[in-house]
Amino acid sequence: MSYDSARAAFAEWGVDTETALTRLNSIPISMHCWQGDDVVGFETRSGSSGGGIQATGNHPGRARTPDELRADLEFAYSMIPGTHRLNLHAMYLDTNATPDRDEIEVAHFTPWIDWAKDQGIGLDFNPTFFAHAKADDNLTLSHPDQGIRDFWIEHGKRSREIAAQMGEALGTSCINNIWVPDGYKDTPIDRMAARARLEASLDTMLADPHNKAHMLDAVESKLFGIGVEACTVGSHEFYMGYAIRKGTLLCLDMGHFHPTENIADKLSAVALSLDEILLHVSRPMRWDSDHVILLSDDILQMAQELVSADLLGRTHIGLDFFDATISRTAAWVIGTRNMQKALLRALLMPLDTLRSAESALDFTTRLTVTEEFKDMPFGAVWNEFTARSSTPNGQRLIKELDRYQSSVADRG
Ligand code: RNT
Ligand code: ZN
Repeated sequence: MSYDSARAAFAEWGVDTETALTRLNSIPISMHCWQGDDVVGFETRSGSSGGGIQATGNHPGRARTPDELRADLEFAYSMIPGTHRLNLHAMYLDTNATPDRDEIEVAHFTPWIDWAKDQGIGLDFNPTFFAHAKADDNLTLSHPDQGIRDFWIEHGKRSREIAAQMGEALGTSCINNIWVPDGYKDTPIDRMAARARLEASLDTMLADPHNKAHMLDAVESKLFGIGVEACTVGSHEFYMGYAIRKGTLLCLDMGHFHPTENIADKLSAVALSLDEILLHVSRPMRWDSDHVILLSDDILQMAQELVSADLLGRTHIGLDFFDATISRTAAWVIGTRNMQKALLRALLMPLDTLRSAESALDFTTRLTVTEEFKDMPFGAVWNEFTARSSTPNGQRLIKELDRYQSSVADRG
């Protein structure tokens, strides 16, 4: 179907496709650097993995250097309509120096900032509280040892400083998202003490005020991880309360709840108590498996909530998945485009019709409309969106993804 016919079909429902396309084009998605190299990073000294985060698979072409990662990112962005962001982790520093985590400075990230300026994209940041000898107990900010807590507090402070400088340099606030792996494999006897230590460490870490135009603090909860099955110190309730009391952003990762919980449902609930939200859009399969996101019901519902609850202005969309069994660049492209496709579908819903049906308790109409809408020509509007940004679709996209993957396959 042509775009003009699709436009007319949506107009019959009172939906303006041009408004939807303009809106969609203005929504940045923060693409996570760690899909490009299986969450390995570029440190030379720490070396240990852990924290329960592992990519599985051994597809050829993993980015081994910052230059390779940037080349892969540039290719991925060129396959995705719109202008997006890059979400960096502290372990992705680009320097000949070998600072430990409590020694990092913005100078270690200058090439990233220069590159982001060049690309016209914003940066987000994360302190890295895993893959380090001092995180081997799966305890960092809540460790009983004051020395270990202090080490990680210093890392967190420095990360905030780096993020603030990134935000200032790029003219767009950098979100500094805090996730710690802290927890216990087996049932702890003193959950309260662990949580009190985490809270105190966070308080110290976040004590220095920063300009919100440069840096925004976010905290990310989790249900469980490999090795911390019995208790996660930074649980949802812990961080929800913390974020509300301290005025930080709350990060909702779609893999960090019970598998049958509907994360989309949480947006309007937490938005009443919080100014801003950060999303880690992910696809848990049976557990927090971080599969590449599909155009699945979960993602569609998330996008629909963002639009219908009018939360796009205060929700930052970040992605969090990593799959090393397929082309890593294709994973970025497919996942990011799926997030955009979901947003487009949400922006094309006849929300006024649905709202009036719902407020009149006419649930029959609500159901009929949503189901009839599944046959609407969303694809034609998406094709128009990609055409306007000169990004390929269908077989051309597959060819481009293949071509790039072949060019990196011999990296070893
Ligand atoms: C871990 C969290 C966290 C990480 C990244 C790499 O379970 O989801 O967001 O995936 O920081
Ligand atoms: Zn996450």
